[in-house]
Amino acid sequence: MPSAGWAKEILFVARDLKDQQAVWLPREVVLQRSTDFTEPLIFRFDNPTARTHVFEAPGLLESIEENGVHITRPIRITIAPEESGQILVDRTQITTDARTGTNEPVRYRFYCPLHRADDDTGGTIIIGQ
Ligand SMILES: [Cu+2]
Repeated sequence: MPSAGWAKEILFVARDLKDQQAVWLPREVVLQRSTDFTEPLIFRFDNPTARTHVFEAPGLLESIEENGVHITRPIRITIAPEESGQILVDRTQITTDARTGTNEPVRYRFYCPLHRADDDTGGTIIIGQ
């Protein structure tokens, strides 16, 4: 996996809330394609809680290599208690999403599907030009 120093890294940390709910912090991440996409984009995850959490971000893809072949798949990563993880985000998908719109920033939701409140809209990743 890529290491720090030549990538744009965003760290998400799991946090337990009352009523068995949980969120990923920060709740909002803002990126600019012109400055933050010059290097590979890495999402890192820390789970300091006692429960397993899942980071899901519909519409976003992770980029992986499987048997020497480059593929993408939806971002849905499980992080066990006191474990961490990281993924390489597929920026091509984001660029495509941005092109189909106007000059509006592109937005993606993220949340833990295991501990999401019914009225929780999740966190937001906002990607500007
Ligand atoms: Cu969870």
